[in-house]
Amino acid sequence: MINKYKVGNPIETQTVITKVKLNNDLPPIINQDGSLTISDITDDAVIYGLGETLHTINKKGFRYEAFCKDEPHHWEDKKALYGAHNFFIVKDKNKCFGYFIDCPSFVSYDMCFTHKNKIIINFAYPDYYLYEFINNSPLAIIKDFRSLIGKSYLPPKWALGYGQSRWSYKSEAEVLNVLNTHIEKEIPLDSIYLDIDYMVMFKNFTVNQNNFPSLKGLVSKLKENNVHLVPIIDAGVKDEVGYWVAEEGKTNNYFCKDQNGKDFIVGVWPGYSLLPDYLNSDASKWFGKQYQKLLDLGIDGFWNDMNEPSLFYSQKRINEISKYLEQHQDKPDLNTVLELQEKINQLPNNMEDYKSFYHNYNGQVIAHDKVHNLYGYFMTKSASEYLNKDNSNILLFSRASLIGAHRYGGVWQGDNYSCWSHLKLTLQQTISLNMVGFLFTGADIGGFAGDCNEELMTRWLQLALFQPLFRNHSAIYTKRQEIYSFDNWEYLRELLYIRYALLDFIYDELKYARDTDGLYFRPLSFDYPTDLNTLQIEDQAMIGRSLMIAPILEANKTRREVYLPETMKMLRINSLANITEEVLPKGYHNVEVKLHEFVIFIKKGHELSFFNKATNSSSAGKTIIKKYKF
Ligand code: MIG
Repeated sequence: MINKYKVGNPIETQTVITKVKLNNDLPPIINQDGSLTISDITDDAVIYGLGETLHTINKKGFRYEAFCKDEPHHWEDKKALYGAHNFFIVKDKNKCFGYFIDCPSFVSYDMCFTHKNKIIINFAYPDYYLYEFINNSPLAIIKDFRSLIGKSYLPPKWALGYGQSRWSYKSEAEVLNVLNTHIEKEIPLDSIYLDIDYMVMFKNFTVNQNNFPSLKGLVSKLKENNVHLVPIIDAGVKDEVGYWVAEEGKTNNYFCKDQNGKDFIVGVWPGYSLLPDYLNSDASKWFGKQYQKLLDLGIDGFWNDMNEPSLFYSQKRINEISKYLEQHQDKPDLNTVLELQEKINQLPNNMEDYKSFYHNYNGQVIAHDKVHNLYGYFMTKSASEYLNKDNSNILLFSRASLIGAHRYGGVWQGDNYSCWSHLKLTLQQTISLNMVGFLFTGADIGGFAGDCNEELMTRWLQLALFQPLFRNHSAIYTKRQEIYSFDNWEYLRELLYIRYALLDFIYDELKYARDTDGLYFRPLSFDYPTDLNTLQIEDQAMIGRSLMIAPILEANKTRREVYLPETMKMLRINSLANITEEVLPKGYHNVEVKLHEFVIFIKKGHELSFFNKATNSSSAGKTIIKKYKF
């Protein structure tokens, strides 16, 4: 059963694309001020959902915020990341219900944090549609929800192959070096990513000719090896005289405006920049067309960054700080300095800035903070609508998102850190993102910030080889993280061979999840709803219809507890040539998993095929070399 309620004056988000009849009452869980309280959460209840957030698969006991944020520190004290995914499910032994809050501005969730039996939801602007779902299971509720929001984006098959990225491969020579090293060492590869340094002064749709004298030539050289070059596009546009994107956008009023109707100036990578108004359909079409320049070079994949939008600073706030400095020029006292420091800390992603610029959405002028969470979503939509106008299937994924964007592109999980807790986090995030429709997702393999050692890379790949987006990316100034930078790169390469041997399985299962509005990555409890032990399993996952994974997620560990909700066949995989099988009964097991092996489990009545060894998606999945049945 689905109930739709309207509270206040909601702004249309285009997330729900199926008509649902509006209930004219107010929702029973509403308070006077428009906030929501669900006060009968029992002690045994589990809460699922919220997509890309922190913490556990079971969201209970924490607070969250849905307000897309460039948050480079994914630590437990944080409440928001890049996505805003307002869908959750509550399941206890007697009932199961879910809510989707269709709202593009700030929403906060107190998930039994302040009061252990209460969910409290607050709004910056209590104007929203509320969808209530009642059904027998979380999975049934997810299917009900997904039937309203449309099918999930899936990339072309090559995009499930291995991608090598770095902030940044700065020149043709560096890109070719990555390509050639993979070829020489027979390391699988399907894509190489370009980060912001391929552009001139970080200007979208420009190419630095000194470093990339012929990007077209480079793209075709890569294509000869079936490798795709995937450049980044940032949300902001450099404010520069003579730069056609800035000029055209200004002439046509395609950028976000300040309260006086002047273009709002923010600071991002290119310095002072303009924010395209992706919410304005003309601006959106115009920006989408810009990708043609790169399509003309043979490029067929993009990643969109900084589209929360991330603001390093605004001109307005910099002016305030200069004024403050002027006023306190002579012998500033401690408080003056501390206040200055605070002003500087408050520069990035400042709420006052988000309130100071405006969109033209469906002919209405709306302050940004009221529609903040639409920004990344509509950037993805802008790109997707142009790129796929003639049904080409272009790879596209984004950092920021709102539910709705799942129809247009995938998401990567942003600036994680090369640490063990973030390895576990990506398993949990991938599950929660699947619940809200983002099937094509993954984190930067090995971690983005900080240095990754060989053991972490090994364990990370053992998990990631089941995640749809399979990209190794790392930040500037960190230790090199390409597979071949590690001593025992041959074992890491073996893991990539296993990925390619399973590529067909992954592709088919993703398609199945999309077509059935299901989940490719699931918590155990979805498959074994009557088994209460599964509710506590936060470090295993069901994959596709046939598999369970139980990766090692801690340093210096060669054993872990694995819970089997039924008898399964365990495969112990060291290499494609060395796979052993063993049937394990239902229950808890302490399983040895040495560094150069990992275990997966086949469910009863299923089978898993490994295809031929391949170094590229074009040659993967031709012949079955091994088949395991249970
Ligand atoms: O402020 O383009 O999440 O993947 O390498 C950092 C540079 C901007 C953030 C992205 C990351 C990318 C980086 N970007």
